[in-house]
Amino acid sequence: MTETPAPQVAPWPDKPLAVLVIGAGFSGLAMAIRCRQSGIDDLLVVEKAGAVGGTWHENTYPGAACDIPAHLYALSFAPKSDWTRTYAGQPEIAAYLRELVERFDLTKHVALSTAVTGAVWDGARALWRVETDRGPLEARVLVSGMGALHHPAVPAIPGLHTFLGPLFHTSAWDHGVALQGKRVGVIGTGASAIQVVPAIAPEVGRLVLFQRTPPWVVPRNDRPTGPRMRALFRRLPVARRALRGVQFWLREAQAALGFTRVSGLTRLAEAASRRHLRQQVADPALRAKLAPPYRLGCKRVLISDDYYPALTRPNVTLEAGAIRNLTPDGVTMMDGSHHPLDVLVLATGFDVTASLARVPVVGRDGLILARAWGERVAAHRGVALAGFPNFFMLLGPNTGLGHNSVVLMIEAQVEYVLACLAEMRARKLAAIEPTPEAQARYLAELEARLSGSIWQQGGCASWYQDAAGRNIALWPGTVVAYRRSLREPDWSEFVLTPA
Ligand code: N01
Repeated sequence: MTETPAPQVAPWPDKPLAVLVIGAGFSGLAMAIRCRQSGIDDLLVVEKAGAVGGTWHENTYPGAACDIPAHLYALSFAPKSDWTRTYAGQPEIAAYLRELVERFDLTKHVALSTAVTGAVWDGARALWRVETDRGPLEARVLVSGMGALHHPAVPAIPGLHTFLGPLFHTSAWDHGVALQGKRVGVIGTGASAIQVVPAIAPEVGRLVLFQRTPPWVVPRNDRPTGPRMRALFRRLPVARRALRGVQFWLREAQAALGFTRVSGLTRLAEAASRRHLRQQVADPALRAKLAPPYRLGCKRVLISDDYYPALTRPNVTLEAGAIRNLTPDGVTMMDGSHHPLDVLVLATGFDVTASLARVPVVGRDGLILARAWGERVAAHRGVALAGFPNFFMLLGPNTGLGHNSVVLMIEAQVEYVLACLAEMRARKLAAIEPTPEAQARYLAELEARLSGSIWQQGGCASWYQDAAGRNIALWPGTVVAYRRSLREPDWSEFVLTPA
Protein backbone atom coordinates (compact mmCIF):
# COMPACT_ATOMS: atom_id res chain seq x y z
CA MET A 1 0.00 0.00 0.00
CA THR A 2 1.40 3.42 -0.92
CA GLU A 3 1.24 6.08 1.73
CA THR A 4 -0.26 9.47 0.96
CA PRO A 5 2.50 12.04 1.49
CA ALA A 6 1.77 14.37 4.41
CA PRO A 7 0.91 17.88 3.23
CA GLN A 8 3.88 20.22 3.41
CA VAL A 9 3.36 22.85 6.07
CA ALA A 10 5.51 25.67 7.29
CA PRO A 11 7.55 24.55 10.31
CA TRP A 12 6.95 26.73 13.37
CA PRO A 13 10.08 28.89 13.83
CA ASP A 14 11.94 28.53 17.11
CA LYS A 15 14.23 31.54 16.60
CA PRO A 16 13.69 35.12 15.38
CA LEU A 17 12.82 35.36 11.70
CA ALA A 18 14.43 37.85 9.35
CA VAL A 19 11.01 38.83 7.97
CA LEU A 20 7.47 38.07 9.14
CA VAL A 21 4.64 38.98 6.78
CA ILE A 22 1.02 39.25 7.96
CA GLY A 23 -1.48 38.15 5.34
CA ALA A 24 -1.18 35.94 2.25
CA GLY A 25 -3.12 37.99 -0.27
CA PHE A 26 -1.59 39.76 -3.27
CA SER A 27 0.62 41.91 -0.98
CA GLY A 28 1.93 39.17 1.29
CA LEU A 29 2.61 36.74 -1.55
CA ALA A 30 4.37 39.41 -3.62
CA MET A 31 6.54 40.28 -0.62
CA ALA A 32 7.38 36.62 0.00
CA ILE A 33 8.25 35.90 -3.64
CA ARG A 34 10.48 38.96 -4.01
CA CYS A 35 12.17 38.27 -0.63
CA ARG A 36 13.06 34.78 -1.75
CA GLN A 37 14.25 36.04 -5.13
CA SER A 38 16.48 38.51 -3.25
CA GLY A 39 18.01 35.76 -1.17
CA ILE A 40 15.93 36.20 2.01
CA ASP A 41 14.77 32.71 2.93
CA ASP A 42 14.35 33.23 6.66
CA LEU A 43 10.79 34.33 6.10
CA LEU A 44 7.29 33.39 7.18
CA VAL A 45 3.90 34.57 5.95
CA VAL A 46 1.08 34.05 8.46
CA GLU A 47 -2.47 33.95 7.19
CA LYS A 48 -5.58 33.67 9.35
CA ALA A 49 -7.64 31.96 6.63
CA GLY A 50 -7.24 28.33 5.65
CA ALA A 51 -5.99 29.27 2.17
CA VAL A 52 -3.98 32.02 0.53
CA GLY A 53 -5.67 34.70 -1.58
CA GLY A 54 -6.75 37.37 0.92
CA THR A 55 -9.72 39.34 -0.39
CA TRP A 56 -9.91 37.02 -3.40
CA HIS A 57 -10.21 34.02 -1.11
CA GLU A 58 -12.88 35.65 1.04
CA ASN A 59 -15.11 37.49 -1.43
CA THR A 60 -16.89 34.59 -3.10
CA TYR A 61 -20.25 36.29 -3.67
CA PRO A 62 -22.01 35.42 -6.96
CA GLY A 63 -20.61 37.52 -9.81
CA ALA A 64 -17.43 38.54 -7.93
CA ALA A 65 -14.87 39.68 -10.48
CA CYS A 66 -12.14 42.26 -10.91
CA ASP A 67 -12.79 45.59 -12.59
CA ILE A 68 -9.19 45.86 -13.80
CA PRO A 69 -8.21 43.76 -16.86
CA ALA A 70 -6.68 40.43 -15.82
CA HIS A 71 -3.27 40.86 -17.47
CA LEU A 72 -2.81 44.18 -15.69
CA TYR A 73 -4.03 42.74 -12.40
CA ALA A 74 -1.30 40.05 -12.33
CA LEU A 75 2.13 40.43 -10.74
CA SER A 76 4.68 41.62 -13.33
CA PHE A 77 7.11 38.89 -12.25
CA ALA A 78 4.41 36.18 -12.27
CA PRO A 79 2.52 36.63 -15.53
CA LYS A 80 -0.25 34.32 -16.66
CA SER A 81 -0.89 33.78 -20.35
CA ASP A 82 -4.18 31.96 -20.19
CA TRP A 83 -6.63 34.31 -18.48
CA THR A 84 -9.99 33.25 -19.86
CA ARG A 85 -11.63 36.70 -19.98
CA THR A 86 -10.66 40.36 -20.27
CA TYR A 87 -11.78 40.80 -16.65
CA ALA A 88 -11.12 37.73 -14.52
CA GLY A 89 -13.69 36.33 -12.14
CA GLN A 90 -12.94 35.65 -8.47
CA PRO A 91 -12.41 31.87 -8.89
CA GLU A 92 -9.75 32.45 -11.56
CA ILE A 93 -7.91 35.12 -9.53
CA ALA A 94 -8.05 33.03 -6.35
CA ALA A 95 -6.67 30.04 -8.30
CA TYR A 96 -3.87 32.25 -9.73
CA LEU A 97 -2.86 33.27 -6.20
CA ARG A 98 -2.96 29.68 -4.94
CA GLU A 99 -0.80 28.58 -7.88
CA LEU A 100 1.84 31.17 -6.95
CA VAL A 101 2.59 29.17 -3.80
CA GLU A 102 3.70 26.18 -5.83
CA ARG A 103 5.21 28.15 -8.69
CA PHE A 104 7.53 30.04 -6.31
CA ASP A 105 8.01 27.22 -3.82
CA LEU A 106 6.43 29.09 -0.92
CA THR A 107 4.66 26.24 0.89
CA LYS A 108 7.17 26.02 3.69
CA HIS A 109 7.02 29.81 4.11
CA VAL A 110 3.23 30.13 4.57
CA ALA A 111 1.49 29.30 7.87
CA LEU A 112 -2.25 29.10 7.17
CA SER A 113 -5.02 29.24 9.80
CA THR A 114 -2.77 31.42 11.94
CA ALA A 115 -4.17 34.74 13.13
CA VAL A 116 -1.90 37.48 14.43
CA THR A 117 -3.41 38.93 17.59
CA GLY A 118 -0.82 41.57 18.45
CA ALA A 119 2.74 42.78 17.87
CA VAL A 120 5.11 44.64 20.20
CA TRP A 121 8.49 46.20 19.31
CA ASP A 122 11.21 45.04 21.70
CA GLY A 123 13.72 47.90 21.51
CA ALA A 124 16.33 46.20 23.67
CA ARG A 125 16.52 43.21 21.32
CA ALA A 126 15.61 45.17 18.18
CA LEU A 127 12.89 42.80 17.10
CA TRP A 128 9.14 42.38 16.92
CA ARG A 129 7.43 40.05 19.39
CA VAL A 130 4.30 38.84 17.65
CA GLU A 131 1.41 36.98 19.23
CA THR A 132 -0.62 34.56 17.13
CA ASP A 133 -3.38 32.13 18.00
CA ARG A 134 -0.85 29.33 17.44
CA GLY A 135 1.84 30.75 19.69
CA PRO A 136 4.43 33.53 19.75
CA LEU A 137 6.82 34.49 16.97
CA GLU A 138 9.76 36.89 16.77
CA ALA A 139 11.03 38.75 13.73
CA ARG A 140 13.55 41.47 12.92
CA VAL A 141 11.20 42.98 10.36
CA LEU A 142 7.41 42.97 10.31
CA VAL A 143 5.49 43.57 7.09
CA SER A 144 1.73 44.06 7.09
CA GLY A 145 -0.08 42.78 4.04
CA MET A 146 -3.44 42.97 5.79
CA GLY A 147 -5.23 45.06 3.21
CA ALA A 148 -7.66 47.92 3.62
CA LEU A 149 -10.90 46.32 2.43
CA HIS A 150 -11.33 43.71 5.03
CA HIS A 151 -13.42 44.79 7.96
CA PRO A 152 -17.10 44.73 6.85
CA ALA A 153 -18.98 47.99 7.43
CA VAL A 154 -22.21 46.88 9.09
CA PRO A 155 -24.78 49.67 8.78
CA ALA A 156 -26.33 51.10 11.93
CA ILE A 157 -29.89 50.42 10.77
CA PRO A 158 -32.33 50.11 13.70
CA GLY A 159 -33.56 46.56 14.19
CA LEU A 160 -30.83 45.04 11.99
CA HIS A 161 -30.46 42.05 14.27
CA THR A 162 -34.17 41.45 14.65
CA PHE A 163 -34.43 40.14 11.06
CA LEU A 164 -35.19 36.42 11.34
CA GLY A 165 -34.08 35.24 7.90
CA PRO A 166 -30.46 34.66 6.80
CA LEU A 167 -28.51 37.95 6.79
CA PHE A 168 -24.91 38.17 5.55
CA HIS A 169 -22.34 40.59 4.15
CA THR A 170 -21.10 40.19 0.56
CA SER A 171 -17.58 39.43 1.85
CA ALA A 172 -18.91 36.48 3.91
CA TRP A 173 -21.42 35.05 1.44
CA ASP A 174 -23.39 32.16 2.89
CA HIS A 175 -23.41 29.61 0.05
CA GLY A 176 -25.54 27.32 2.20
CA VAL A 177 -28.54 29.59 1.71
CA ALA A 178 -30.52 28.67 -1.43
CA LEU A 179 -31.91 31.77 -3.14
CA GLN A 180 -34.12 30.08 -5.75
CA GLY A 181 -37.59 31.56 -5.63
CA LYS A 182 -36.81 33.57 -2.46
CA ARG A 183 -37.52 37.22 -1.72
CA VAL A 184 -34.03 38.70 -1.41
CA GLY A 185 -33.06 42.21 -0.31
CA VAL A 186 -29.69 43.77 -1.16
CA ILE A 187 -28.61 46.92 0.70
CA GLY A 188 -26.01 49.05 -1.11
CA THR A 189 -25.14 49.91 -4.70
CA GLY A 190 -21.31 49.88 -4.73
CA ALA A 191 -18.86 47.69 -6.69
CA SER A 192 -19.93 44.53 -4.84
CA ALA A 193 -23.69 45.10 -5.24
CA ILE A 194 -23.53 45.81 -8.97
CA GLN A 195 -21.88 42.43 -9.46
CA VAL A 196 -24.18 40.50 -7.11
CA VAL A 197 -27.47 41.87 -8.42
CA PRO A 198 -27.19 40.68 -12.07
CA ALA A 199 -25.74 37.35 -10.89
CA ILE A 200 -28.64 36.44 -8.59
CA ALA A 201 -31.58 38.29 -10.21
CA PRO A 202 -32.45 35.45 -12.64
CA GLU A 203 -32.77 32.82 -9.88
CA VAL A 204 -34.48 34.69 -7.04
CA GLY A 205 -38.25 35.07 -6.79
CA ARG A 206 -38.09 38.81 -6.02
CA LEU A 207 -35.14 41.11 -5.54
CA VAL A 208 -35.40 44.47 -3.79
CA LEU A 209 -32.29 46.65 -4.15
CA PHE A 210 -32.03 49.36 -1.49
CA GLN A 211 -30.14 52.30 -2.96
CA ARG A 212 -29.00 55.27 -0.89
CA THR A 213 -26.84 56.93 -3.56
CA PRO A 214 -26.86 55.89 -7.24
CA PRO A 215 -23.40 55.12 -8.64
CA TRP A 216 -21.92 56.27 -11.95
CA VAL A 217 -21.71 53.23 -14.21
CA VAL A 218 -19.76 52.96 -17.49
CA PRO A 219 -19.59 50.10 -20.04
CA ARG A 220 -17.38 47.11 -19.19
CA ASN A 221 -16.94 45.38 -22.58
CA ASP A 222 -15.85 42.12 -21.00
CA ARG A 223 -15.08 39.32 -23.46
CA PRO A 224 -13.89 35.72 -23.30
CA THR A 225 -10.27 35.30 -24.40
CA GLY A 226 -10.35 32.48 -26.93
CA PRO A 227 -7.88 29.58 -27.17
CA ARG A 228 -6.04 31.19 -30.11
CA MET A 229 -5.38 34.38 -28.22
CA ARG A 230 -4.27 32.44 -25.14
CA ALA A 231 -1.91 30.35 -27.29
CA LEU A 232 -0.51 33.55 -28.79
CA PHE A 233 0.19 35.00 -25.32
CA ARG A 234 1.85 31.73 -24.30
CA ARG A 235 4.08 31.51 -27.37
CA LEU A 236 4.74 35.21 -27.71
CA PRO A 237 5.11 36.84 -24.29
CA VAL A 238 5.82 40.15 -25.99
CA ALA A 239 2.17 40.19 -27.20
CA ARG A 240 0.94 39.76 -23.63
CA ARG A 241 3.30 42.45 -22.40
CA ALA A 242 2.14 44.79 -25.17
CA LEU A 243 -1.51 44.28 -24.21
CA ARG A 244 -0.68 44.92 -20.54
CA GLY A 245 1.23 48.04 -21.58
CA VAL A 246 -1.76 49.39 -23.51
CA GLN A 247 -4.09 48.66 -20.60
CA PHE A 248 -1.69 50.40 -18.21
CA TRP A 249 -1.07 53.54 -20.28
CA LEU A 250 -4.75 54.02 -21.13
CA ARG A 251 -5.46 54.20 -17.39
CA GLU A 252 -2.42 56.33 -16.61
CA ALA A 253 -3.53 58.78 -19.28
CA GLN A 254 -6.80 59.27 -17.38
CA ALA A 255 -4.91 60.27 -14.26
CA ALA A 256 -2.49 62.44 -16.20
CA LEU A 257 -5.43 64.17 -17.95
CA GLY A 258 -6.83 65.20 -14.62
CA PHE A 259 -9.15 62.47 -13.44
CA THR A 260 -8.34 63.46 -9.85
CA ARG A 261 -10.04 66.85 -10.44
CA VAL A 262 -13.35 67.97 -11.86
CA SER A 263 -12.19 68.46 -15.46
CA GLY A 264 -13.17 68.12 -19.12
CA LEU A 265 -12.48 64.42 -18.74
CA THR A 266 -15.10 64.29 -15.95
CA ARG A 267 -17.71 65.81 -18.26
CA LEU A 268 -16.81 63.39 -21.10
CA ALA A 269 -17.06 60.37 -18.81
CA GLU A 270 -20.33 61.61 -17.31
CA ALA A 271 -21.78 61.93 -20.82
CA ALA A 272 -20.65 58.36 -21.63
CA SER A 273 -22.26 57.07 -18.44
CA ARG A 274 -25.55 58.91 -19.10
CA ARG A 275 -25.57 57.45 -22.65
CA HIS A 276 -25.01 53.97 -21.17
CA LEU A 277 -27.99 54.51 -18.84
CA ARG A 278 -30.22 55.78 -21.68
CA GLN A 279 -29.30 52.82 -23.88
CA GLN A 280 -29.98 50.25 -21.17
CA VAL A 281 -32.97 51.69 -19.29
CA ALA A 282 -36.04 52.79 -21.26
CA ASP A 283 -38.23 53.77 -18.29
CA PRO A 284 -37.69 57.49 -17.51
CA ALA A 285 -38.83 57.08 -13.88
CA LEU A 286 -36.23 54.35 -13.28
CA ARG A 287 -33.60 56.41 -15.13
CA ALA A 288 -34.32 59.39 -12.86
CA LYS A 289 -33.75 57.22 -9.78
CA LEU A 290 -30.43 56.05 -11.24
CA ALA A 291 -29.02 59.53 -11.98
CA PRO A 292 -26.10 60.22 -9.57
CA PRO A 293 -26.34 63.56 -7.71
CA TYR A 294 -22.55 64.08 -7.53
CA ARG A 295 -19.62 64.32 -9.96
CA LEU A 296 -18.27 61.18 -11.63
CA GLY A 297 -15.06 60.01 -9.98
CA CYS A 298 -15.98 61.26 -6.50
CA LYS A 299 -16.82 57.66 -5.56
CA ARG A 300 -15.33 54.68 -7.36
CA VAL A 301 -16.58 54.60 -10.98
CA LEU A 302 -18.31 51.28 -11.58
CA ILE A 303 -18.07 49.29 -14.78
CA SER A 304 -20.89 46.97 -15.80
CA ASP A 305 -22.86 45.89 -18.83
CA ASP A 306 -25.45 43.86 -16.94
CA TYR A 307 -26.30 45.99 -13.87
CA TYR A 308 -28.83 48.35 -15.51
CA PRO A 309 -30.49 45.54 -17.52
CA ALA A 310 -30.90 43.53 -14.28
CA LEU A 311 -32.82 46.47 -12.76
CA THR A 312 -35.30 46.38 -15.65
CA ARG A 313 -36.31 42.76 -14.91
CA PRO A 314 -39.92 42.31 -13.77
CA ASN A 315 -38.81 40.56 -10.56
CA VAL A 316 -36.43 43.39 -9.52
CA THR A 317 -37.44 46.57 -7.63
CA LEU A 318 -35.11 49.52 -7.07
CA GLU A 319 -36.07 51.12 -3.76
CA ALA A 320 -34.49 54.58 -3.62
CA GLY A 321 -36.09 55.79 -0.38
CA ALA A 322 -34.41 55.84 3.02
CA ILE A 323 -34.62 52.75 5.23
CA ARG A 324 -36.33 53.34 8.59
CA ASN A 325 -35.70 49.97 10.21
CA LEU A 326 -35.58 46.23 9.87
CA THR A 327 -38.30 44.04 11.28
CA PRO A 328 -38.26 40.25 11.81
CA ASP A 329 -39.70 39.76 8.30
CA GLY A 330 -38.25 42.56 6.18
CA VAL A 331 -37.38 46.21 5.63
CA THR A 332 -39.59 49.21 6.48
CA MET A 333 -38.96 52.48 4.64
CA MET A 334 -39.25 56.02 6.01
CA ASP A 335 -42.52 56.45 4.08
CA GLY A 336 -43.97 53.49 6.00
CA SER A 337 -43.93 51.05 3.07
CA HIS A 338 -42.72 47.55 3.94
CA HIS A 339 -40.77 44.98 1.89
CA PRO A 340 -41.23 41.42 3.23
CA LEU A 341 -38.01 39.45 2.65
CA ASP A 342 -36.65 35.94 3.18
CA VAL A 343 -32.93 36.78 2.88
CA LEU A 344 -31.00 40.03 3.33
CA VAL A 345 -27.58 40.77 1.81
CA LEU A 346 -25.45 43.63 3.12
CA ALA A 347 -23.45 45.01 0.19
CA THR A 348 -22.44 47.87 2.44
CA GLY A 349 -18.66 47.85 1.93
CA PHE A 350 -15.76 48.05 4.32
CA ASP A 351 -14.46 50.12 7.22
CA VAL A 352 -10.98 51.14 6.03
CA THR A 353 -9.79 52.62 9.33
CA ALA A 354 -10.78 49.49 11.25
CA SER A 355 -9.19 47.26 8.59
CA LEU A 356 -5.84 49.05 8.77
CA ALA A 357 -5.67 49.13 12.56
CA ARG A 358 -7.19 45.70 13.11
CA VAL A 359 -4.21 44.11 14.87
CA PRO A 360 -2.93 45.93 17.97
CA VAL A 361 0.60 47.00 17.07
CA VAL A 362 2.79 48.65 19.72
CA GLY A 363 5.89 50.47 18.51
CA ARG A 364 8.81 52.20 20.17
CA ASP A 365 8.28 53.46 23.77
CA GLY A 366 4.86 51.80 23.99
CA LEU A 367 3.38 53.86 21.15
CA ILE A 368 0.10 52.21 20.12
CA LEU A 369 -0.64 52.31 16.39
CA ALA A 370 -4.29 53.23 16.90
CA ARG A 371 -3.16 56.16 19.09
CA ALA A 372 -0.45 57.23 16.63
CA TRP A 373 -3.30 57.38 14.13
CA GLY A 374 -5.57 59.31 16.49
CA GLU A 375 -5.24 62.47 14.39
CA ARG A 376 -5.18 60.85 10.98
CA VAL A 377 -4.35 57.47 9.47
CA ALA A 378 -1.05 58.12 7.69
CA ALA A 379 2.26 56.52 6.77
CA HIS A 380 5.50 57.80 5.26
CA ARG A 381 5.10 57.25 1.52
CA GLY A 382 2.22 54.98 2.50
CA VAL A 383 4.68 52.31 3.66
CA ALA A 384 6.62 53.12 6.87
CA LEU A 385 5.70 54.74 10.17
CA ALA A 386 7.58 57.05 12.54
CA GLY A 387 7.75 55.35 15.94
CA PHE A 388 7.46 51.88 14.44
CA PRO A 389 10.97 50.59 13.62
CA ASN A 390 11.36 47.81 11.05
CA PHE A 391 7.62 47.91 10.33
CA PHE A 392 6.28 48.26 6.81
CA MET A 393 2.78 48.34 5.37
CA LEU A 394 1.71 47.20 1.92
CA LEU A 395 -1.31 49.03 0.50
CA GLY A 396 -1.18 51.27 3.54
CA PRO A 397 -2.85 54.70 3.87
CA ASN A 398 -3.38 56.71 0.67
CA THR A 399 -1.93 54.12 -1.67
CA GLY A 400 -5.16 52.73 -3.16
CA LEU A 401 -6.14 53.70 -6.69
CA GLY A 402 -9.31 54.67 -8.46
CA HIS A 403 -7.92 54.50 -11.99
CA ASN A 404 -5.36 51.70 -12.30
CA SER A 405 -4.25 48.34 -10.88
CA VAL A 406 -3.29 48.37 -7.18
CA VAL A 407 -1.02 45.41 -7.88
CA LEU A 408 1.37 47.95 -9.43
CA MET A 409 1.37 49.95 -6.18
CA ILE A 410 2.02 46.79 -4.15
CA GLU A 411 5.01 45.93 -6.33
CA ALA A 412 6.51 49.41 -5.93
CA GLN A 413 6.13 49.12 -2.15
CA VAL A 414 7.65 45.65 -2.03
CA GLU A 415 10.75 46.94 -3.87
CA TYR A 416 10.95 49.89 -1.43
CA VAL A 417 10.88 47.50 1.54
CA LEU A 418 13.54 45.31 -0.10
CA ALA A 419 15.73 48.40 -0.60
CA CYS A 420 15.36 49.16 3.14
CA LEU A 421 16.28 45.57 4.03
CA ALA A 422 19.33 45.71 1.74
CA GLU A 423 20.42 48.98 3.36
CA MET A 424 20.01 47.42 6.80
CA ARG A 425 22.26 44.55 5.76
CA ALA A 426 24.83 46.76 4.05
CA ARG A 427 25.14 49.20 6.98
CA LYS A 428 24.61 46.53 9.65
CA LEU A 429 21.61 48.35 11.09
CA ALA A 430 19.48 47.11 13.95
CA ALA A 431 16.55 49.31 13.04
CA ILE A 432 15.18 51.69 10.45
CA GLU A 433 12.18 54.01 10.71
CA PRO A 434 11.14 57.28 9.08
CA THR A 435 11.77 60.53 10.93
CA PRO A 436 8.63 62.29 12.19
CA GLU A 437 9.70 65.36 10.17
CA ALA A 438 9.95 63.43 6.89
CA GLN A 439 6.60 61.79 7.55
CA ALA A 440 4.95 65.13 8.40
CA ARG A 441 6.41 66.73 5.24
CA TYR A 442 5.11 63.90 3.11
CA LEU A 443 1.68 64.12 4.72
CA ALA A 444 1.50 67.91 4.21
CA GLU A 445 2.27 67.48 0.48
CA LEU A 446 -0.32 64.72 0.24
CA GLU A 447 -2.99 66.79 1.99
CA ALA A 448 -2.30 69.74 -0.31
CA ARG A 449 -2.86 67.55 -3.36
CA LEU A 450 -5.95 65.92 -1.88
CA SER A 451 -7.69 69.10 -0.76
CA GLY A 452 -8.82 70.18 -4.23
CA SER A 453 -9.40 66.64 -5.49
CA ILE A 454 -12.63 65.30 -6.92
CA TRP A 455 -12.94 62.97 -3.89
CA GLN A 456 -13.26 66.02 -1.64
CA GLN A 457 -14.95 68.45 -4.05
CA GLY A 458 -17.19 66.15 -6.09
CA GLY A 459 -20.20 66.34 -3.78
CA CYS A 460 -20.19 62.87 -2.25
CA ALA A 461 -19.12 60.88 0.82
CA SER A 462 -17.29 57.59 0.26
CA TRP A 463 -15.28 54.86 1.92
CA TYR A 464 -12.16 56.73 0.80
CA GLN A 465 -12.80 59.17 3.66
CA ASP A 466 -12.40 58.86 7.42
CA ALA A 467 -14.95 60.06 9.99
CA ALA A 468 -13.63 63.62 9.60
CA GLY A 469 -14.08 63.47 5.82
CA ARG A 470 -10.35 63.22 4.95
CA ASN A 471 -9.31 60.90 2.13
CA ILE A 472 -7.13 58.24 3.80
CA ALA A 473 -7.38 55.65 1.05
CA LEU A 474 -6.32 56.96 -2.36
CA TRP A 475 -3.08 58.09 -3.95
CA PRO A 476 -3.77 61.42 -5.68
CA GLY A 477 -1.63 60.89 -8.77
CA THR A 478 -0.33 58.54 -11.41
CA VAL A 479 1.22 55.15 -10.71
CA VAL A 480 4.34 56.38 -12.49
CA ALA A 481 4.66 59.29 -10.03
CA TYR A 482 4.21 56.98 -7.03
CA ARG A 483 6.75 54.51 -8.37
CA ARG A 484 9.20 57.35 -8.95
CA SER A 485 8.77 58.54 -5.38
CA LEU A 486 9.68 55.09 -4.05
CA ARG A 487 12.41 54.14 -6.52
CA GLU A 488 15.42 55.47 -4.61
CA PRO A 489 14.80 55.65 -0.84
CA ASP A 490 16.19 58.91 0.56
CA TRP A 491 18.08 57.75 3.67
CA SER A 492 17.97 61.25 5.14
CA GLU A 493 14.24 60.58 5.66
CA PHE A 494 15.05 57.73 8.04
CA VAL A 495 16.48 57.18 11.51
CA LEU A 496 19.11 54.48 10.98
CA THR A 497 20.06 52.72 14.22
CA PRO A 498 23.33 50.74 14.11
CA ALA A 499 23.39 47.20 15.49
O1 N01 B 1 -18.66 48.89 -0.90
P1 N01 B 1 -18.96 50.44 -1.15
P2 N01 B 1 -18.40 47.72 -1.97
N1 N01 B 1 -28.19 52.29 4.16
O2 N01 B 1 -18.49 51.14 0.09
C1 N01 B 1 -24.38 51.58 0.86
C2 N01 B 1 -13.59 47.10 -3.98
N2 N01 B 1 -14.29 46.14 -4.80
O3 N01 B 1 -18.16 46.46 -1.21
O4 N01 B 1 -23.10 55.34 -1.46
C3 N01 B 1 -28.20 52.16 2.84
O5 N01 B 1 -18.44 50.92 -2.44
C4 N01 B 1 -23.57 52.71 0.31
O6 N01 B 1 -24.39 53.83 0.04
P3 N01 B 1 -23.74 55.33 -0.11
C5 N01 B 1 -13.62 48.45 -4.68
O7 N01 B 1 -12.44 49.15 -4.40
C6 N01 B 1 -13.72 45.88 -5.98
O8 N01 B 1 -19.40 47.70 -3.00
O9 N01 B 1 -22.71 55.43 1.00
N3 N01 B 1 -27.11 51.97 2.10
C7 N01 B 1 -22.98 52.06 -0.95
O10 N01 B 1 -23.89 52.08 -1.99
C8 N01 B 1 -14.82 49.08 -4.05
O11 N01 B 1 -14.86 50.47 -4.18
C9 N01 B 1 -14.31 45.03 -6.83
O12 N01 B 1 -24.85 56.23 0.04
C10 N01 B 1 -25.94 51.91 2.73
C11 N01 B 1 -22.77 50.62 -0.49
O13 N01 B 1 -23.58 50.43 0.66
C12 N01 B 1 -14.69 48.58 -2.63
O14 N01 B 1 -14.28 47.24 -2.76
C13 N01 B 1 -15.52 44.44 -6.51
C14 N01 B 1 -25.83 52.02 4.12
C15 N01 B 1 -21.33 50.34 -0.10
O15 N01 B 1 -20.53 50.47 -1.24
C16 N01 B 1 -15.95 48.60 -1.82
O16 N01 B 1 -17.05 48.17 -2.62
C17 N01 B 1 -16.09 44.70 -5.29
C18 N01 B 1 -27.03 52.23 4.85
N4 N01 B 1 -27.02 52.39 6.18
C19 N01 B 1 -15.46 45.56 -4.43
N5 N01 B 1 -24.52 51.91 4.45
C20 N01 B 1 -13.62 44.81 -8.10
O17 N01 B 1 -14.21 44.67 -9.10
C21 N01 B 1 -23.85 51.74 3.30
N6 N01 B 1 -24.70 51.74 2.26
C22 N01 B 1 -12.13 44.79 -8.09
